[in-house]
Amino acid sequence: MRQDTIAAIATAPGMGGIGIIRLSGPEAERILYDLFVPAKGKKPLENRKLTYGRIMDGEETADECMAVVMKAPGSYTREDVAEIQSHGGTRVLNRVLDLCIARGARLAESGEFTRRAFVNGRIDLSRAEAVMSLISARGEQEYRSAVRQMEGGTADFIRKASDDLYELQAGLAACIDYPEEISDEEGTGMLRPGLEKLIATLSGAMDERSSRLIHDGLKVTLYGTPNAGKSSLLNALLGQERAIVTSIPGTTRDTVEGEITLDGIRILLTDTAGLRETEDPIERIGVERSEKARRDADVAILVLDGSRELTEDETDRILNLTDREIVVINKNDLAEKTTAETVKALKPDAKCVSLSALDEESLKPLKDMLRERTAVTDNLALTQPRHLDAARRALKALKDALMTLDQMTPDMAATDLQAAQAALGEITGDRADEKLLDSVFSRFCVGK
Ligand SMILES: Nc1nc2c(ncn2[C@@H]2O[C@H](COP(=O)(O)OP(=O)(O)OP(=O)(O)O)[C@@H](O)[C@H]2O)c(=O)[nH]1
Ligand SMILES: [Mg+2]
Repeated sequence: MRQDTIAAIATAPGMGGIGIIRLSGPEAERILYDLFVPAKGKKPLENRKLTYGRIMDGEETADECMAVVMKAPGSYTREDVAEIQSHGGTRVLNRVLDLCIARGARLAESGEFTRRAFVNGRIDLSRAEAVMSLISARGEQEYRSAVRQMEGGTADFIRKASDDLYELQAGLAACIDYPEEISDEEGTGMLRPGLEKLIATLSGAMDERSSRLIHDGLKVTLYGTPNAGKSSLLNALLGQERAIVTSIPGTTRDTVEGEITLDGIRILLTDTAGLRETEDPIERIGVERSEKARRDADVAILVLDGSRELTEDETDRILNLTDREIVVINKNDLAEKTTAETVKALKPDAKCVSLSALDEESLKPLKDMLRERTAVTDNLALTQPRHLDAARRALKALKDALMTLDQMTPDMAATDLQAAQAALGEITGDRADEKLLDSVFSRFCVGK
């Protein structure tokens, strides 16, 4: 298929030492030669070798730069690619890009270079997506999972599952085609173990909780009575004075957010306005936001002031604690009026830690408790939401097949196995339609 030639700035916007303009397509080399004058050497440039020179706009120098040509198929897209490494400023890069467009290139769409790499068979769809995950990864675990996926972990796993499934399909087809030789019972008996094994393998590769933690992080909300020390605890966990702290109850009016990383997982902390009845309309909105943040959190931390007796509201909240919640008894540097024992007397299985927001060392048990909740399964083959969705559909179809086999309706089982095969194919892109590709690549950045 003959493609046009696309161009884009491949480096992030803003100022940088170097900025890269990338061209891909049959005219890439010609467009480069229209603009580029090597300092010494001659054109054509040696394949895959950086050459120093100038980008010229007619008689005028646009920039000094390095340029390289990577001939098909030895390039990222498997097409002819040219790259210009110019200075990394917005104005200069746009000028060079405009010159490329004026010479016949078209501005690339989001992810179009990677889409071409996929269409030209260099990488499967899961690897293409891994490239974007790698670029956008924030946490260490998210980054590592993207690297695994880029190295083909997901694709290898799915291709293997798909091969096993083809074998089952072939076995089933034999049962359907030769009913005299293979009885339904025999056929079912032969297929069942393989099908069960495939279901187990696929389920084992999916861990929705871990995937969500890897990609979205753990949402932790600090809530409780005014003046308990929520903002002080937020600041202590962040190691910086993010939220305003005063001795006046009702200091925090709106939610305040911050982020730390524990064991490679991002912890998204939210400090909230102290909960109390109030006539103040602003504070009331703040309190509503606190309740919402508490409900939305993966882990909600009820912060108590250990130097005070429990209020009625706090007692109520302790009685109604759920698994999602941790109780922090703060200010343990002062005389203790409320302790872990007080809390446990009300709720024996409450998860409690006593600390002082003024003493960083004392936060360790709380951090350990959060760490327990960030533990993720390592080496998961499937972590991307899109892959999980397709795998879930494949799994359902396989389970349906198991049921229909038991009911001795092999024709229906065959349809279920086909559906499972199609769902697996969506992950690697072996069975991807234009709509699916559009939706995958639209999430990419331009120039990748
Ligand atoms: N001694 C001691 N004082 C603390 C501790 N933590 C917080 N405080 C003090 O308690 C007061 C209230 O702290 P904040 O962090 O503003 O409390 P808050 O829960 O955010 O209060 P609101 O925003 O009003 O809901 C401040 O004077 C803090 O310095 C602690 O561990 N020990
Ligand atoms: Mg506060």
